[in-house]
Amino acid sequence: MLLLAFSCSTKSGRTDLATDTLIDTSYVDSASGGDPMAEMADSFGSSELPQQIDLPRLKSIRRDRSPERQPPIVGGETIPINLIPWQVLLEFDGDDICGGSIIADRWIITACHCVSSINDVNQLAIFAGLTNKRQDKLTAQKRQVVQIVRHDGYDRNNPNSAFDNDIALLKLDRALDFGEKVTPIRLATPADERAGITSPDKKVRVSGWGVTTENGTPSNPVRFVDIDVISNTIAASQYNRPLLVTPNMLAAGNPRGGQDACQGDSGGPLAANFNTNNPVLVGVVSYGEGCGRANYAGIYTRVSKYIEWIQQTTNIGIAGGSDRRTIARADQ
Ligand code: 4AZ
Repeated sequence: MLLLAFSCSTKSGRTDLATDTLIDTSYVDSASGGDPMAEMADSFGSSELPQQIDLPRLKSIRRDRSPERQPPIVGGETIPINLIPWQVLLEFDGDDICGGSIIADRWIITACHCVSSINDVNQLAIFAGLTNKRQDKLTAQKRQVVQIVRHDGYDRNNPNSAFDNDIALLKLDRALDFGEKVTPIRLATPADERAGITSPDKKVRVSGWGVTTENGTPSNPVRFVDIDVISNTIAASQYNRPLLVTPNMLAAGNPRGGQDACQGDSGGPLAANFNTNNPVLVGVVSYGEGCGRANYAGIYTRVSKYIEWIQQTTNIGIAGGSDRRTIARADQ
């Protein structure tokens, strides 16, 4: 296996995939034996990052080979997609790799680590309106990705930035048709944060098709779990390394363990106000120390920190209020 580069960044912040040469040639091959993310962790050396940190592994979601086992997001339940209609599935070369969220009719937000190794944009697609990924792909809305915009500041290979800025935007080939199963979610703003949208103990909902346990297999029906926001101070003390929980991140979980996002959920939504007509995207699933472990919160990219970057990149209107239609105005 050859790992040439891992940075998600380009000088401009916009990546034309035709010119993006980085690639991990085996990350989608679970039979290869190599673990590129673990190798990346190794490359930090023990003085930089704790070895036991469970780095996101894109390949793991490919383990879905058993029709009998349909384990969830850790500690969650199945849910019809119309109750989380902003949730999408990312597919690379026919394999389900990550989640994402609809923020406009032609734009998806996801985690940078989900797309950092992809150099052929033509192999990347998303499914919206999908509940069961084994059964519903033909009736879901499938769109090809035409552009990946990776955050400049994401560089897993750089111990000084580590997991920071784990965010990317995907531009779709054509607009999604919005309806009850396919709806954009409003992005959390700094004003929402000031109003307490991510205050500790606020309930937030994470969802996806990821695995139910560390080293488990992915779920066919989409699942969700409602968890508590955990303060950055507490999360930082859990991880005990400042760079692992920066102000650009948001922590959430169940302090007793058992409820969490896990591999395959990466890139997917963490939503506040999820049972109202004004759901708000506060986080993007990023990483964690294992899954559902007591006293290790899941770590999310804090969306409100990236509002200007998202606005400049996509040219979509960012709603300050509750009118979801205003975020549906995508550029072309
Ligand atoms: C992953 O590997 C991953 N428990 C995502 C989320 C969490 C851990 C791992 C949080 O994609």
